[in-house]
Amino acid sequence: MSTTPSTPAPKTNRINLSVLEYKGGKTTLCAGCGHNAISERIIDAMFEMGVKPENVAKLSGIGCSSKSPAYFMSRSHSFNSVHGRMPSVATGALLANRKLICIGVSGDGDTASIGIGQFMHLMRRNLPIIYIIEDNGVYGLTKGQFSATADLGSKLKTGVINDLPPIDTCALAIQLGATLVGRSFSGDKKQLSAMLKAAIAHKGTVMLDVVSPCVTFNDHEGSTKSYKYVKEHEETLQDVSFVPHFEDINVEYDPGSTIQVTMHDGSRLHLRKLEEDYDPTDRIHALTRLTEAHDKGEVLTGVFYVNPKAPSFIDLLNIVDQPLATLPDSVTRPPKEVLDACMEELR
Ligand SMILES: Cc1ncc(C[n+]2csc(CCOP(=O)(O)OP(=O)(O)O)c2C)c(N)n1
Ligand code: SF4
Ligand SMILES: [Mg+2]
Repeated sequence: MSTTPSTPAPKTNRINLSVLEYKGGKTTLCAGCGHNAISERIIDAMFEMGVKPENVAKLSGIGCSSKSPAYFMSRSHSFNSVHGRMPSVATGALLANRKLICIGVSGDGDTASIGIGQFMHLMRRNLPIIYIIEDNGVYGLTKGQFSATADLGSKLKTGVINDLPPIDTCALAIQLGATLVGRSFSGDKKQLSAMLKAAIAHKGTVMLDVVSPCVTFNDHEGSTKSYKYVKEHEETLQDVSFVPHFEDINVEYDPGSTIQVTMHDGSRLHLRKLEEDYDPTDRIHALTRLTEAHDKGEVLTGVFYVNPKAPSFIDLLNIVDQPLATLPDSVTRPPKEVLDACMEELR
């Protein structure tokens, strides 16, 4: 008698969910678009960190990149805002519910062109948010015009040359006050996964600029955001690895060659130095190194700056532990006498 072999149960994480429960809708982006690979890494990182999908808020602006939250974590909260205006929506959502893990997905156009004002104010507050720029150097959704991260001298498919210098969003984020800042590449599975897991553990503004080639409009010869260019010009600062607080793994490391950063929740970020003297806790050094990379035409990747000790915006505002959105009226509504006293003062 033959027996049908049973399908093995899918692997589950520390909250008993399988990776399938972190998936989103089927992507409508072009096949091979870097943005799809980033969604995959977010799914894996959230699954491996055992984050409850219902505790996550996904926010975005407008663009192919900003469509991405539809393609991961369907069970999470989601809000697709106006072009370049995701930071203010995210700030409101987090102030209303401080328990949310907020992940903002933006594009280089959404962030560095129309959204630059909101981006700058977000970076200076150290709001606990994971802000990802899916950076392809063009406005993919509107057919490939240069964005403000496109390099000077890079060429469009039509032959048009970019004659303006780029904005380095990482340098800007560090200068303004973000507390975990790095650059990765959508094609670098290992580095991006470790950086995303560290981002989930961090309590403050994380700004990750992920170079994510647009295969339809910016993957040709002459582009500096193509798969080929990034592979040929990538310089990596460190081998990034991450040990979550719930895994009791002791990693042997030589302090001379590896920097260990202990995160807020006890997780550990290990940065094995590939550049002898790079110190990611030194802001000035980070800014200098980014300027050098720019001048040399390098695509520098890694963790540029990290400070797990700075107070977040939530700490600074001294907000009560219970999310404001769930406080009863009896606590949030001032009594009649208080309102009467206010009115009296205005007479
Ligand atoms: C107020 C406003 N201005 C312009 C547009 C047109 N628009 C839509 S997406 C976009 C740029 C998207 O570029 P990016 O953020 O880099 O995303 P990508 O598509 O490259 O991932 C523009 C200019 C718009 N939707 N709203
Ligand atoms: S147009 Fe470019 S950015 Fe948009 S989905 Fe296609 S490859 Fe991705
Ligand atoms: Mg873009």
